[in-house]
Amino acid sequence: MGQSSDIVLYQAEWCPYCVRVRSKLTDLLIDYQIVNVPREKSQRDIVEKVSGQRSIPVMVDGDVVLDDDDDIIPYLEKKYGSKP
Ligand SMILES: N[C@@H](CCC(=O)N[C@@H](CS)C(=O)NCC(=O)O)C(=O)O
Repeated sequence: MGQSSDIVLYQAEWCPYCVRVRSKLTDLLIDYQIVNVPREKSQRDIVEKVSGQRSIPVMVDGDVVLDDDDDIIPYLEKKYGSKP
């Protein structure tokens, strides 16, 4: 069974940065929710609403909102990575 979490990932299947984030979430056995967003940036109002910009991936974990895979992956490793 995976680690439960409040994480919501705003993403698209074709987005390579989203692939990196999904892969890390899977490696860490984290259960999370996905919101699939449109290909057109102009239609990503939900992304703008939660993060103030329209690129994906965006990951929300409670009060934490991150909009770059280079921030998301270290955050996941730190918070959910295996402890020694
Ligand atoms: N700095 C972001 C860049 C993410 C990014 O470029 N995402 C693309 C999809 S793969 C996107 O949403 N592009 C929207 C646009 O700028 O048109 C990251 O590394 O996570």
